[in-house]
Amino acid sequence: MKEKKRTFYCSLDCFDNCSMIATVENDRIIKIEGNPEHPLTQGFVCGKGKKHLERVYHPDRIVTPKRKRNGRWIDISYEEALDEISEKLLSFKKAYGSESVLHFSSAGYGGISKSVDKMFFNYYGGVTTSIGNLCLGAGKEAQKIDFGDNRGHSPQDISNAKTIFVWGRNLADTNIHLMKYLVEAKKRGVPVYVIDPIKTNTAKMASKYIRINPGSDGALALGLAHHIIHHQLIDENFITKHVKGYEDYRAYVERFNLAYVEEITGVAKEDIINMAKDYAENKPATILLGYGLQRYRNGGNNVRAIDALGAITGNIGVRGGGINYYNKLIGNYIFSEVDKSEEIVPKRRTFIVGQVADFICNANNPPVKCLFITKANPLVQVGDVHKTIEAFKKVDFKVVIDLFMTDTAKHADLVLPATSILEEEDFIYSGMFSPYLNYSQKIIEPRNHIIGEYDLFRKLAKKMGLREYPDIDRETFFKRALEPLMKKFQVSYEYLKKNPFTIIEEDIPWQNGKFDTPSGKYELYSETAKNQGLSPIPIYIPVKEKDEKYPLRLLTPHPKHSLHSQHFAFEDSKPTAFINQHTLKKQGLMKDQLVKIQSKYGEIETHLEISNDVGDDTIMIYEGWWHKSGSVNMLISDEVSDIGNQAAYYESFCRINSIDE
Ligand SMILES: Nc1nc2c(c(=O)[nH]1)N[C@H]1C(S)=C(S)[C@@H](COP(=O)(O)OP(=O)(O)OC[C@H]3O[C@@H](n4cnc5c(=O)[nH]c(N)nc54)[C@H](O)[C@@H]3O)O[C@H]1N2
Ligand SMILES: Nc1nc2c(c(=O)[nH]1)N[C@H]1C(S)=C(S)[C@@H](COP(=O)(O)OP(=O)(O)OC[C@H]3O[C@@H](n4cnc5c(=O)[nH]c(N)nc54)[C@H](O)[C@@H]3O)O[C@H]1N2
Ligand SMILES: [Mo]
Repeated sequence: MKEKKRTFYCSLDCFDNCSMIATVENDRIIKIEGNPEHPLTQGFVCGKGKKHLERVYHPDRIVTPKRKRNGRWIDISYEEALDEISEKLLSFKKAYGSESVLHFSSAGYGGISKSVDKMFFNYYGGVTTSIGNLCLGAGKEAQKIDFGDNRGHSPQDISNAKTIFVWGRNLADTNIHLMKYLVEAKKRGVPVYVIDPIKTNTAKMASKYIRINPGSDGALALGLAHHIIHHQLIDENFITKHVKGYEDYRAYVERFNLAYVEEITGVAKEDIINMAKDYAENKPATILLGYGLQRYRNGGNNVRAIDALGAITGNIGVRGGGINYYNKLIGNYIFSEVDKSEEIVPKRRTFIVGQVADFICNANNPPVKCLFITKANPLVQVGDVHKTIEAFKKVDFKVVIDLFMTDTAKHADLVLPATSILEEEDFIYSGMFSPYLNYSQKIIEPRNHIIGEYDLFRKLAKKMGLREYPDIDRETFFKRALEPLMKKFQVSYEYLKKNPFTIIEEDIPWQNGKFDTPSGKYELYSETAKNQGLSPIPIYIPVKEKDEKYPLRLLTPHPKHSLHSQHFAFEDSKPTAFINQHTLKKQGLMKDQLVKIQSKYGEIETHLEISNDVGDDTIMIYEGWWHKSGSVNMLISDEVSDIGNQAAYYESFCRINSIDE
């Protein structure tokens, strides 16, 4: 039979949303490669993208509904599964109210068709849903305070920058299609600073690597501002016209002299001076801001302090400028049936996503009777895993939808299979970096007739008699969702199905000097923040200190070869903990040994590897490892940040012990 080539998009929770070509022979995919035609993908994709192939056909994939009976998994039919879910949901609602159901959802899949889970629970009556964030929440809310919304420049605009700060972002591993622009800029002689406590693969290509003490970025930003202000490097015109609260901010910045900032951050005075000069004089300057530095208790204020640098130097609203963190570009023009259902939901109760365990343990009015988990692996990805496992055990009925039997799925009572992106058509976009709306074709039929989430929730709604639930086919759902975008930019549905779409008119945010804040200006001083009980201006809040018992800071950034836990599924070895020579010696340990890493919350076994890329008194272990290997979040508390209830994963301390102790 003839080969067929079809285009699909990566559904992983990543910056790049890559376009890929699948080659199909006899209804089976034989190859996946990067799409050379896509403006961002440009023909190459990472190993994780290619692994969609291995995962779709993997023998361990869940392909039928499963019910746990007496501790053992039994395959059941869809009829049985949906009957039981329907009957349980209706009875919980009757006895305890719909809020006795807690829906936990994350970003395991990036297409719009699978957002119907939310819609289902809204029409069910409104359940307990999350607020806060595991990912980028502190920074996102901080930027909303400063700018009024989350907006970024187009990737191509980086070519216009004369100075680049990559601040707490490891794009060589997490955002590979941005790397090209950085390499090109460096070739042109543009100074590229990478600010990170770890000398990452990105830091290794920088023109200047700035090692910073974990969680001290706010102080560095305020120190840069101090130098900029004292050397008259500010953009007075921009400040007068577009900035609110400069005087209050300036007065606060006064105390951040070079010596003080060097002491807090570990960044040498000369480096601070050079950074300040380049950023304020060698313009336009852009900041590519990552998510690492906001996973601390001071995460939100760190981001506000960094944003402020753009405002005082006029590096905002200009080509080659910007503080690029999150970009709501496409999202602003999509309004689906799900969004509509959000508006009519009669009631809802909320929990802080990173603190689901405490919520379950303390909820009594009503208690949590049912946990429904979609697109998420919380028993690996949230802080304090042991506490979370215990909390989950208290819940009567737990349902998980996933492709594989994850650590979370293992704790469920009923597991439903999920389709792969290769098995359904969808539109994919994200706010992280790629500014494109992409149509992903269905490549093959779902394995074993798996019912995808779009049809599954529609069936369930019908069975349960949720009459308002939109009984519409997928195409109608897509068309309604895309209507605002199609109208505004005069594009047809057929066009969107054939071409990646971006909004060229909005490639440089805030160009007109009008911000979405209450004052219409950039807000160094924010009443919104004040009304939330926060400091109205960005401030430096110190991070947690190590203690005698747990003297090592534990950093757990994102792994190159896995998207969180997903690609650790078939990895049976123990994690590797990276430590520098000096710290290793101080701990009285030897190279390459198997050790226990212990914290107040638990312990895991790891291999030790010496790496001088890691700073002193620090241990780095990539996140994502499954329980069978040892999950880092077993060691981590469920504390949250100052702004946005962001999980403060990197406020963690540990110690090393040899295995026999
Ligand atoms: N390969 C791969 N790619 C991914 C993901 C993945 O799991 N694997 N996940 C995706 C998702 S969901 C996200 S949110 C993004 C995250 O993308 P990134 O933000 O690039 O990655 P992170 O690992 O979250 O953290 C970035 C960097 O912050 C640094 N960091 C930690 N603490 C501090 C600090 O106090 N100050 C400073 N300046 N830096 C600090 C870390 O050392 C790390 O190098 O990546 C996406 N892409
Ligand atoms: N220690 C530490 N912990 C962290 C972080 C950190 O830096 N350090 N980073 C945090 C960040 S940035 C994030 S975003 C979170 C991520 O947290 P999660 O989103 O929970 O992480 P994943 O491991 O990607 O789990 C997603 C699950 O969705 C499943 N899935 C994939 N496609 C589908 C589908 O179509 N339908 C359904 N129902 N399921 C599907 C996958 O198989 C996978 O099991 O983790 C956070 N955890
Ligand atoms: Mo994330």
